Amino acid sequence: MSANDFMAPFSLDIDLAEGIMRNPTNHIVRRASDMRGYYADEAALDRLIEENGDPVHYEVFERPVPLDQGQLMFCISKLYPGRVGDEYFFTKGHYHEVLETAEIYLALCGRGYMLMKTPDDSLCVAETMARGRMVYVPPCWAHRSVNTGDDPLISFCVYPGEAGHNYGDIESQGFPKRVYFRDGKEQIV
Ligand code: PAN
Ligand code: ZN
Repeated sequence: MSANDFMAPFSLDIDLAEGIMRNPTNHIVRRASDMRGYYADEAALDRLIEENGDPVHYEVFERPVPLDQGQLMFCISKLYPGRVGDEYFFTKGHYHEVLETAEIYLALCGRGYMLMKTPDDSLCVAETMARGRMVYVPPCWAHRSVNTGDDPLISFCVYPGEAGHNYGDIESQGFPKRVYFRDGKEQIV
């Protein structure tokens, strides 16, 4: 190997208090209208879009690396607080395209849940997320963040470079559980 074959090391700054990645290369913005078909109460989503000017639902900040085995992709995920009807805001959720790849989420700000399920729906688990809490998403589990707090739920995520994303299965099947604010408290139903 010559010096030209080595990828150059790099570094970047993450504001741990604010949960912000400085100078991201990619900035993915998902608005309420991108979430059509995901929430239980579609009419409530339409009202939210109409009355609030299609607000930003969540953002992802990335400094991508080559999508190769051996690399580690990482990002900051920022999910805003709110509800669609009585259902707490969540991310679309996905499997990894290479199903047998895991992911680590470290919560930096806010609180909520990481909702995870297996492809056959035999298992569906909600791990709590709060500042300083880490969730390990094992290989093969679909995952979705849910914000039950009053502030953005911000996480630092790391996963294998080759993982990729499969959104279609969750878009069509959803998760067996949803997180609501009902009778004055959080309920996972
Ligand atoms: C995260 C997610 C991020 C946004 O980086 O991509 O939280 O959620 P959706 O991808 O479900 O819209 C991750 O799990 N990457 O693999
Ligand atoms: Zn993932």
